[in-house]
Amino acid sequence: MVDLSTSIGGVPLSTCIYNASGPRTGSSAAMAKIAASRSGCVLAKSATVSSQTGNDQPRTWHEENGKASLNSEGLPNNGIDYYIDSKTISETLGDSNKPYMVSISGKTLVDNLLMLGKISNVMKADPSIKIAGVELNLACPNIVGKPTIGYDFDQMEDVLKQVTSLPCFKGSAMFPLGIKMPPYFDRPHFEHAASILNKYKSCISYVASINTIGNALAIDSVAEMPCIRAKGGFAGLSGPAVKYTALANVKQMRELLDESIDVVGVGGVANGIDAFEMILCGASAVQVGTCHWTEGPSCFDRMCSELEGIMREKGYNSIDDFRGKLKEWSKEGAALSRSAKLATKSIGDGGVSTAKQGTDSNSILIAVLFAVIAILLADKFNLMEL
Ligand code: RRO
Repeated sequence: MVDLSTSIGGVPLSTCIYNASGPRTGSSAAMAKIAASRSGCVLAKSATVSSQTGNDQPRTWHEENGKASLNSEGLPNNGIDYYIDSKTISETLGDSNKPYMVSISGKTLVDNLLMLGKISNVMKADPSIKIAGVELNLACPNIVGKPTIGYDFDQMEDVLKQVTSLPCFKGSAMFPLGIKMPPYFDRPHFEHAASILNKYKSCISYVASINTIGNALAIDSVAEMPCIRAKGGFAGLSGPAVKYTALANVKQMRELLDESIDVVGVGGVANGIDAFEMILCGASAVQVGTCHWTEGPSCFDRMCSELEGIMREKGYNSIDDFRGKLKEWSKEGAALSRSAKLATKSIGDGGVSTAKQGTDSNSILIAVLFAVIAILLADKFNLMEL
C-alpha cells in the first residue's frame, strides 16, 4: 500500500502534493475546487492589507510549447480580511478537513506585521477558525518600485527579526510559519539566506523554494514589443523551464537549513516524476503553481496517482523511504540507467519492427492477389496461349 501522506511544520497532509499560492487561489469558489481534489492542503492567494486589482493587462503569458510561463500579476487579491474570514474558509473547505493556510505578501514590513496581528486576533477571537499555517512571501518579483526582499539580506533579516518578535510567536507559536523564498544561483547566497533563516528556526516551520525567477522577458517579435505590459515586460518566469533551478534550490536549502525547518519544493512541477525528484532532493511536500494554472485542479489527482505509480514500481511505501536520499553520481548508476533506456528502446523498436513486418506481409498478400487475378483474367481471355 503506497502512502503519500506527509507533514510540514507539524501539520499533517493527506498527500504531499498541493497548490502553490498564486493561480486559482483568489476566491473561495476557486479554492473549493482544490479542496475537492487530492491536493494535500489549500493555500490561499498572497494577501495584502487591502484588496487590490494588480498590474495592467496583459500580465500573463504562456509559451506555445507549454515549457515556460510569465506573470506580472502585481498581487491582485481580496485583502487579508477576506482570506481569514470564517465564511471564506468554510466555503473553501466545505466538508473537507484538509488544512487551510494563508499567504501574506505585505507591501511593507508594517503591513506584514499588521496582517499577522489580524490573523492571530481572528484565531484568538474564534478558536474554531481553521487556519493551519501562514506563508510569508519574501519573494514577489512584480511589485513596481519594490525589490525582492529575499535578495536584500539586511531587509530580510530585519523582517524576520520583527515578525518573529510578535506575541503570536512567543512561547508556543499560534500557527506554523512558512517562508516563501526566491531562487538563488550561487553558493554564497544560499549560505547567507540559510544562515539568516536558521537564526529564527524556533519560529520558522518550513521554507518554500522557489518563487518565480524574477525579471524574465518574453518578446512579441511581430509587434517588436514585450508580451507583458507592466514593468517594461519584466516578469516572473515559471513552468517546466524553472524545474532545474527549483530542484537545486531545494537540495541546497535542505543541506543548509536546520533539520527542524521543513523544505517545500515548488517550481516547474508538472507530473509525478517531477514531484518524486523534488522529494529525492529533500522536499517534505511539493507545491504546484503553473501546472495548476494551465490544467486546473485535476492536476493534483493526476500527479498523486503518477507519484503512487512510481513509488509502487520502485517498491517505496512512503515518501520517507526516499526523501532526501538522492544518491551520488556513480558508474553503476549510469550503467543501470543506460540499460533501462535500452530496454525501453528495444520494446519501442520491437513495436516498430512488428508494425513494419505487418506492412511487409500485407504488401506480399496484395501482390499475390494481383498475380492470381491476372492469371485468372489471362486464362478467361485465352491470353496465356498468345
Ligand atoms: O502577484 C504576483 O505578481 C506574483 C506574486 Br505575489 C509572487 O509571489 N510571485 C509571482 O510570480 N507573481
